[in-house]
Amino acid sequence: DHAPITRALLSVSDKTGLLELGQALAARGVELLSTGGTAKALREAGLAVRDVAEVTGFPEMMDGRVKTLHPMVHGGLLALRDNPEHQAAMQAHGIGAIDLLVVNLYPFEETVARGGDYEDCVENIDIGGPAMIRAASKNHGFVTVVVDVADYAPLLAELDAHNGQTTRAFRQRLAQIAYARTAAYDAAVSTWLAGAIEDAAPRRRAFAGTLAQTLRYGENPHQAAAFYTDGSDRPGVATARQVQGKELSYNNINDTDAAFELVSEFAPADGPACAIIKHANPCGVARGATLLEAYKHAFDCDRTSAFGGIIALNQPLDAVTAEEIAEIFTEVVIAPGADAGAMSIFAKKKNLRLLLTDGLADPATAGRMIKQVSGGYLVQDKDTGHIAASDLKVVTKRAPEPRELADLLFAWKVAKHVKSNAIVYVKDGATVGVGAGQMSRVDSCRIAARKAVDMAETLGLAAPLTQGSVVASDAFFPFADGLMTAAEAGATAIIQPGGSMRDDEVIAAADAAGLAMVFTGMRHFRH
Ligand code: 93A
Repeated sequence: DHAPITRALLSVSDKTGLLELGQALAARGVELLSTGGTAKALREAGLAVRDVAEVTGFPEMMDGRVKTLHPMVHGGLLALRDNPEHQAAMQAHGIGAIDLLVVNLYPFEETVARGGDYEDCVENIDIGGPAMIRAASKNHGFVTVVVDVADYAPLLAELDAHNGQTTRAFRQRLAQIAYARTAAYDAAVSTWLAGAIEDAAPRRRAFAGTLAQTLRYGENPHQAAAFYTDGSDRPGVATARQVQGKELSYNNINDTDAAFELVSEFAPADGPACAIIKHANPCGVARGATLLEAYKHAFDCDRTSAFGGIIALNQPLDAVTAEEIAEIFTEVVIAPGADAGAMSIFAKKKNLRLLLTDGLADPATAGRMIKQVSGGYLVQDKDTGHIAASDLKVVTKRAPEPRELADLLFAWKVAKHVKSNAIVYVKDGATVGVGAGQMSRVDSCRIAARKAVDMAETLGLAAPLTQGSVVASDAFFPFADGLMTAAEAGATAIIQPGGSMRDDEVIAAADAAGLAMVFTGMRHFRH
């Protein structure tokens, strides 16, 4: 099961740790083969290296496109050491075994990320590297393959522990990592090409990410977890700068994403906005004349749930808002910046995580959403649906007043970010009741209204804020009961997709209650 390492091929774009590795291998009596740039770097450090060109008998050619694609290399990687025919072929053609392959690929992902032009990206698609990695990995019965600088030290530790040899288990683990790398690499190429093509085939996609963070645990402490990024540079939780606080957890990342995507619906030019998230659902969203006012109104929707929440702002955090936020326990604040005063207030709250982004996410930007089910993945386009006032169809006798209309559109934007069945009561640019994730729509209506009653008590109000509010429903009302619940809670206007078999009944109930109702013709399920 143990395989000795006497000959290694090193071909790396990222030369980090290369010299130390080369020295350590040479010190253990390993012969080094290498490609152009890698050989040069090793030689400059005084190490004896043999050029691959000398082994293949061909110069590296075509801008390096063809350097290792040769039987002298691939035979050395693929030959079975215990197969007489393979051994005879090696003898006949003078092919020397390669026991260790160390490769890291042309920086394709980095070239895309830094905005390289089309030709530049194409030139950075590595062909010879993945070919060697896949060959060495297939032959992991005998060959050791390293594709990540992070595995140099474990490799040397393995050689020391096993007298210059590697164990089969070790080689198997590295082969698994190696295939993950080549799969992710090709997925990145395909994803990039899809982005460059007008009508990319939506059903023939490959997906992969880069491991960004090993998480302490997943949704629960007994679940292992990790965070993978997809190379996108759009503002969001994956690209935000964390300026203070503990490491983000799995749930923090999920909730921060929900918070930031929601608040990004509100353009800074239209004024400050704040979203507070718990368990991926908003428990308060508001606009305000100032950021402080937006936060306070969002907080007043459901103070109980906001405790330990995640706050997203659509404008840079200022000192007065930071002061107010610091009053209660909050897990994460994410904003497109923070001023010096805000930073120094937060600095006293060691556990509070502050994430800063470069602007907001653009809700219109297309993207993919992936959900796992047993045995597969569901893939769909991101919900970029948008409704403007001109898209609305008034279906009741009474049309919404301008004040109602503004709140209806606000409520609709929020409802898109609430788990279905979603019901959102809004008054004066602030949510006053959110019903989320219920199996029946009428229950969502009731729960949201009930929360408003509780908050009225907390705030010492004579009547719940649902009095004179408007309501958004993420999908149509199948019956009039949900709408009646909203009317009883004091709502005066409704926004919903329409399209139920019983639309007539629902419209008649709205008219009877004096409600104004508009249809969007678009649904916003979110599960
Ligand atoms: O252009 S390639 O696809 N053709 C090859 O035959 C080949 N062999 C190794 N790229 C190839 N490589 C890559 O060159 C390696 O994967 C590595 O990233 C890089 C190292 O080149 P150098 O040693 O010249 O810096």
